[in-house]
Amino acid sequence: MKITAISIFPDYFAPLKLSLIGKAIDNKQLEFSTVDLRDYAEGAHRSVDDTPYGGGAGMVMSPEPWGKAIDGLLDSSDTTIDLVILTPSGKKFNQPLAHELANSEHIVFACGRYEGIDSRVSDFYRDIPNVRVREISIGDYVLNGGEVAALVIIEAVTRLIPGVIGNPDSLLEESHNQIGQLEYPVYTKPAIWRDLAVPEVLISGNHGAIAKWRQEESKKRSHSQNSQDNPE
Ligand code: JDK
Repeated sequence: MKITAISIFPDYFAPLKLSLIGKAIDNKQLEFSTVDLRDYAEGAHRSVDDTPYGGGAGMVMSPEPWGKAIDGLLDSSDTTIDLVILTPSGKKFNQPLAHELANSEHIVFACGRYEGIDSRVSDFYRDIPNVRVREISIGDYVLNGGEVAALVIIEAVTRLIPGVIGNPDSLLEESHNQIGQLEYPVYTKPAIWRDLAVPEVLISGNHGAIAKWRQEESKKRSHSQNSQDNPE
């Protein structure tokens, strides 16, 4: 898989060189690069934003540098690109979407700033063959830009690539269960810590009883994947 992040702050992505994702990059399972949007800006001030048509507070990112940066990636690619545009009004990111993106050959993250990117960028690439435009939000709160949202998606997607996560068994378990069905409490040694004991059933060795107990606990604890909190 190839991942490219377009941003005026490419340094946001420096931590990807650390940890498991960094290892996946080293092992050539993952190719990661950034594009500095500023390199595609013209003029003495290399500006990438302008005042909004129709008025209002703040600035909007100009379409020209985005068009040049994205065209540059399309020209040097022969595969379909998933163009992920981060926005507070996008489709809510979730685990099924993470699995869908994990099958992508090349994900390009468009990380805007200010009040976002001129809407015509999304409209233009939606009509280009070999480009799948996806406007995505990571949750109902407003960030200062798309970079942190892209990092969240990169972590959720890359851990689904075989060999990237440390423990393939936990991935297998996840693929057979909804997230809400796996939210049982976990324990390790010691069996008693500060007068608090680990639930007896987990020490019993009765695997049927353990599975049933975990199922019951998951039902009590699940708040993220029920229809109340997560309307689709
Ligand atoms: C990408 C810029 C900041 C965007 C205006 C008016 C009500 C706000 C600031 N899940 C999530 N949260 N935030 C993002 C995200 C924010 C971004 C960008 C992603 C690019 N910003 C920004 C828009 C506004 N808007 C209506 C909400 C203010 C993703």
